[in-house]
Amino acid sequence: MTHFDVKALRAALQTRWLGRQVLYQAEVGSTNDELKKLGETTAVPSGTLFITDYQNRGRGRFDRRWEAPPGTSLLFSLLLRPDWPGEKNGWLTMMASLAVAEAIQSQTGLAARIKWPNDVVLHVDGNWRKVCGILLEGEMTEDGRCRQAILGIGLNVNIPAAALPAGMTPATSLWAASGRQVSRPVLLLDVLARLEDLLDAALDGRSPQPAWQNQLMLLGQPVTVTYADGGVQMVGTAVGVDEWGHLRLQTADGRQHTILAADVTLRAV
Ligand code: BT5
Repeated sequence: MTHFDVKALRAALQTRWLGRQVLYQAEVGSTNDELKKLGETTAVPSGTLFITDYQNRGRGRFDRRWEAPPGTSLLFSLLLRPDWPGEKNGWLTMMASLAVAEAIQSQTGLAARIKWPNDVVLHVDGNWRKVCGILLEGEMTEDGRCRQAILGIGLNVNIPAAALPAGMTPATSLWAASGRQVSRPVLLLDVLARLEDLLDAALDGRSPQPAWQNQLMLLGQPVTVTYADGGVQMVGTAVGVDEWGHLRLQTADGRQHTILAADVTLRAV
C-alpha cells in the first residue's frame, strides 16, 4: 500500500488553522469515529485533521458503507467547533462539497459538479458518476448550538477503474476519469485552503449558498426523490435550494415541497 505522505502535507501546509493538527493512521474503522472519540476525551483543537489510508468500516449516510481500496483515496475527517446555532451546520456540508469540486477543477481540469445534497460528481462517458461523498455528524449543546461537528470526506483519487465500488450512483475516481494519477497531499492541500477560506467567511456571516448553488447539477431537471427507508418516492422538478441547502421540488400539481434529506436521481423524460 502507498502510504499517505503526511510529511509532505505538513511541510507544504499554508492554512492558518485548518489541518494544522494532523493525525494519521494507516488503517482505522472510520475516521469520523476516531476523531469523534478523540474530540470527546482530549483537548483536540478545532480544525484537527484525521486521515487514513484504509477504513475497514467506512461509513456513508444512513449507515451505508464507504468502500475504497487501501492507499488509493483521500479518506479524512475534520473536527470543527463553529460557535453558531446547530441549523447552520448544513453550511459545513455545502462548504466541503464546494471546496472539493473547486479543488478538483483546479488540480485536474475536470468539470466537477455538486449533486444534491452531498456528492461531488464527474461527467464520464455520458453519465454523472460519484467521485466524492461527505458525511457530517454534529453534536449540539442543550440550547441547540453546535458543540462539535465531524466533517468526513471520502474522495476517490487513484482508484483503478476495475476496482471502483458498485453503488446506487455509479462511481468514478480522478484517475479513471482523467487517465492521470493525482498526488493526494497536493489535492488535500488545495481542498483545505479553499475550505478554510469558506469557513472563515461563514463564521463572519457570509453564506456559502450562492457559490454552492452555482455548482449544483440538478437544478431545473426532472428528478426522483427517494427517502432513506426506500419506501416513499416523489417525482418532480428540482427548482432550487433554500439558504440552508434544502431542495425545492415542484410536483406535477404545481405545488412546491422542501426536501431536507434524501437521495435524488435524475429521471429520464
Ligand atoms: C456518502 O454517503 O456519500 C458519505 C461518504 C463519507 C465517507 C467519508 S470517508 C472519511 C469519513 N469517515 C467515514 O467513515 N465516512 C467519511 P451516502 O450519500 O450515503 O453514499 C453512500 C453510498 O455511496 C454507498 O451506499 C455506495 O452505494 C456508494 N459508495 C460507497 N463507496 C463509494 C466510493 N468510494 N465512491 C462512490 N460511491 C461509493
